[in-house]
Amino acid sequence: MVCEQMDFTVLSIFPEMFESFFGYGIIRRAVESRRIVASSINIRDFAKGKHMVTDDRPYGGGCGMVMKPEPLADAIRAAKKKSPLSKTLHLTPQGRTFNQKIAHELAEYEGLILICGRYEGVDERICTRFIDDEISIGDYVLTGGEIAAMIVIDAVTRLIPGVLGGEKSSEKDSFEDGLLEHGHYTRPRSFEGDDVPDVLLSGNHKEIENWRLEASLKRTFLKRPDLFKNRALSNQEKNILKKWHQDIEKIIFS
Ligand code: 4GO
Repeated sequence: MVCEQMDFTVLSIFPEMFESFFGYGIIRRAVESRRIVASSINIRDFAKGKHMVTDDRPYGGGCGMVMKPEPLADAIRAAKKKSPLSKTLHLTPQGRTFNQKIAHELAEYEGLILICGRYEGVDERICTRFIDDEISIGDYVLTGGEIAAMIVIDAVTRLIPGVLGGEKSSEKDSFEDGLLEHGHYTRPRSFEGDDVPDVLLSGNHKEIENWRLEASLKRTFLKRPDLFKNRALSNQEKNILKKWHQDIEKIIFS
C-alpha cells in the first residue's frame, strides 16, 4: 500500500520541548501510525569547544545575543543529509504569515526541517544560505521559534490523509471553505435551560445542512466579515443573505 508519510525535523537548543508536543492526542497517533516521523536535532550537539556555545555577541554592538552560524549550519546539513527532500523553514516574525492555505502548501512536501531560533535570532548568513522559506505564525514576538514550529507541524499534520478519524474530517473545518464553522452541540438536549436547536434533532439531513450553512454565514458575517472579501458566494448562499436583507428591511421600514 502506498501511504503518504511526512518527515518533521526540528532544530532547537531545547529539543525536549517537543517531547510532550509529539506525545499526545492526534499528533501522537500520527507518529504511532507512521503517518508522520518526528525527530529533533539539538543544535548544541554541533557546537564546538568545552562549553558548547551556540550564541555570541552581535557585531556592531547592541543588546542581546545572536545564534552562531557554524553549529546551526552543521545541524542543518545533518538534517538535510537524513531528509534530503525536505523543505527548510525558519520560524521568524519576518516570514509569510501562516494560514490554512500555507498549511496545505507545506503538506505537499516530503518533509519539513524547522529551524527554531532563540535570543535575538540567527546569524543573517544562515537565513540567506540555508533557508527555503520563512514563516511567521502572526505579528507578535516570541522568546523562541519552538512554539511557532509546533503550530506549523500541528496544522500540517492534521491535513495528512488518514491522520484525522474520518477521511474528510478536515474539509468541514473553519477556513477550509472560507467561512467559519457553525456551532456544535452534544448531549444533554437542555443544558442549564439552554436548548439545542430543534432542527438538529429532527433527523432531516437536508434541513440540518441548510441550518449549518446559515449558521456559518451568520458567524462569519458577525465575527470575521473580512473573510467574504476573498470568497465567491454560491447561489444558495446569496439566497440566504438576500433573505436576511429582506428581513432587515422589514424591520427598518415597518
Ligand atoms: C517566530 C519566532 C515570533 C515568531 C520568534 C513568529 N518570534 N511570529 N522568535 O512566528 C528569533 C529569536 C525568532 C526568537 C524567535
